[in-house]
Amino acid sequence: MSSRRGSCVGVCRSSLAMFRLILLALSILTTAASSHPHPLDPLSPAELTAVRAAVLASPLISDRPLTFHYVGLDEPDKTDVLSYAEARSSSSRAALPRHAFVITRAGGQSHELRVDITNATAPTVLSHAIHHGAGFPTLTLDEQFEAATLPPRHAPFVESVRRRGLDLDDVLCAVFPVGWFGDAANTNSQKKGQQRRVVKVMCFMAGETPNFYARPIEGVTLVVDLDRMAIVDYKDRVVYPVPKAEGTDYRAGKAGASYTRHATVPDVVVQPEGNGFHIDGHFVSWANWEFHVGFDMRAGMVISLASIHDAETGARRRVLYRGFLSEIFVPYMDPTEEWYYRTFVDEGEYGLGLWAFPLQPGVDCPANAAYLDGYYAGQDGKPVQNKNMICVFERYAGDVAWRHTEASFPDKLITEVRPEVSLVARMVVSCGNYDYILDWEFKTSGSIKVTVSLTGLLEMKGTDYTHADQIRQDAHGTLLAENTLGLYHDHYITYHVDLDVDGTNNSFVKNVITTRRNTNTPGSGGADTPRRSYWTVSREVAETEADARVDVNAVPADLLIVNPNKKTRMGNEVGYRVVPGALTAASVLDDDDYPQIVASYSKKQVWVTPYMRDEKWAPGLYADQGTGNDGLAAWSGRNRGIRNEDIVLWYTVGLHHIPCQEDFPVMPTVSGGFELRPANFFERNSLLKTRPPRFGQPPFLNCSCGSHSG
Ligand SMILES: *[C@@H]1O[C@H](CO)[C@@H](O)[C@H](O)[C@H]1NC(C)=O
Ligand SMILES: *[C@@H]1O[C@H](CO)[C@@H](O)[C@H](O)[C@H]1NC(C)=O
Ligand SMILES: *[C@@H]1O[C@H](CO)[C@@H](O)[C@H](O)[C@H]1NC(C)=O
Ligand SMILES: [Cu+2]
Repeated sequence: MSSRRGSCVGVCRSSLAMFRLILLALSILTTAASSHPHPLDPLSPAELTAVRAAVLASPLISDRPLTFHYVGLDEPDKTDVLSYAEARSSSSRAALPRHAFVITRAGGQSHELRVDITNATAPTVLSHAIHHGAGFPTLTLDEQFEAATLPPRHAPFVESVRRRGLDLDDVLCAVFPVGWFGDAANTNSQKKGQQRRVVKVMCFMAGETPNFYARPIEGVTLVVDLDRMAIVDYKDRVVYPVPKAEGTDYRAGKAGASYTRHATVPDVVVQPEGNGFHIDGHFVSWANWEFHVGFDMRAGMVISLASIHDAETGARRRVLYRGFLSEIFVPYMDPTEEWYYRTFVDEGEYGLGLWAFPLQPGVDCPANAAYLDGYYAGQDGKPVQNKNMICVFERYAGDVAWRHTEASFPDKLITEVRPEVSLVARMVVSCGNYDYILDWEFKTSGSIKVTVSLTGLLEMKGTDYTHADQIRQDAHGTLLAENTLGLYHDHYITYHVDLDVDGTNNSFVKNVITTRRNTNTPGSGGADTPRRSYWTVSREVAETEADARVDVNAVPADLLIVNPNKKTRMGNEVGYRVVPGALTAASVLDDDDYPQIVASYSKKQVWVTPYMRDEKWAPGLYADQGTGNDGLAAWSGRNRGIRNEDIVLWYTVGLHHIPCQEDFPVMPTVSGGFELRPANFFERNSLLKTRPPRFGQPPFLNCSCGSHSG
């Protein structure tokens, strides 16, 4: 194997990494490690333990068992966090109180608690309330695994398996939230209008394949009451053949003998001066950026306090207060009994942090990545470690940040090129069958690019069909293999982006592209020329939330978050542009369809709301069987003022997924996202202030680049 440092015997790409550091300005060192946590640091294992002790000792909840469904940082007020952040020397930084927000289940009720853990050896419960509204908190991992073990011990299920000639030992079951279909539709309710915390359990055949999702025992549905941990309903409605295991395995060496030529992956990244970034606790500094990487058991990775150093003025300028993934809504498009309810709000139901598994060094993240661990509360409240949950790495992928060749001078050619190097913070969620790779990428240009890549396994439906020609009526999907349908569905990935562009008060501006007729009348903006039309910009500043619900596919417009109180020397308002990337689908379901009511925000990609501490989760705090009545669309419905206020941008990445055979047995990544680009934020291209690599010397002269030497 090649050595880790010095010589470059990997592929060319790895040798290119060598000059990464050289081109980057030296990292701005953060203040010395402080003894107290940063106010936005996620709860530490000691703090989680303290929360648990306080909740279990509290006389406010006497019912047992008591299960923990959410424990997270109840962050201090924004003004306090900002004052803390602005006090740049550790001596003037007084620790802020540490509070946790907790949701537990006990006695058939959801309890909300706030716990003071400032002194972790003497935690105190500050408040307690019982949630009486619709919906339930995130499912714990333990209860899902427990519910999944019930079917093989249920006599009618054993009979269904036997009748299909299947081997009970190969059965594997998984839990599916039931969604919300109106209060009357909850046939399991004891009293009308009262929801029961139930899930559906579907079973599959694993056997010789780990891809059990490809082998459903279609037609069999069990309903489990989670509070009683008992099967309360059972249906065996239709029988379809279980698809065969052959061809479903995605593991290396299991896909048959022949391979195409492989692409090489650098297993060595040479950075003679070390990483270009610096991590102090949860604070990352790199090139001109500085930000905090946190973690939440529901949202997963949380980026806070991102600020950029302006080389022109020497000032550090605020860009993003907080950014995180708020919800992933995945409705399936088959209205039949076994599928109609599959209208996942993955994040609220499953918790992204709970389903983030250790990243594979060198593959999930490149060889030069650093890793952060996460901790969450298990069902019993005890801290659980999520090792290598987030990675941070510098990315150089051979792209150009800017360039120009000037060929107009008679005897010289001027060429200036700068490589595009960026810093990525990444987390991967494997939410049951699907995997989401979630990136926040910071560029020296001042841009922040948010990318979600979808991969993993489809949810598949068993069918009689073995050839597409047999399909006579709507199959609600694509035939992927014999007896296997990949069903139509959507993915709506909604981000909460609290931009604070150069300050807290911002406005949302739509620069709408409008076509004008050239009237040939001087003074009207026209001119006496043969030109008949042109476009110009109508600037609309959103006054209220209603003005800020945007379908990005409907109107050609530049969307901006500006600071109306700050102007460039040229007199333009400083701002950031919201640039939609790939995957801009919006929901086409009817407005009165239940999943659409829950996630009604999915009809527009862009919403802007005034900042409110508790407005975090797009479908509402209680997403399992939630009605959406305390979610993004409901908040926006108040139509509050958003001009020159502290505002939050909500951006939804959307995909109508029509499965194709290449998505089987495992799906190649599909990526989408959006970019936040400075727009009149800097006085000019800030990349001119990025030091060029070795002042013109080719940076990779010392490499012996073999194409297949790894
Ligand atoms: C934390 O609480 C313990 C137990 O009550 C007490 O002994 C200790 O002095 C407290 N620490 C601080 C810093 O207040
Ligand atoms: C920011 O908004 C708040 C709330 O509307 C207002 O009180 C304050 O004056 C604004 N600040 C600036 C600088 O406009
Ligand atoms: C690269 O090679 C040149 C010429 O052989 C040598 O002078 C230089 O020291 C080398 N640089 C490094 C970093 O090894
Ligand atoms: Cu999909």
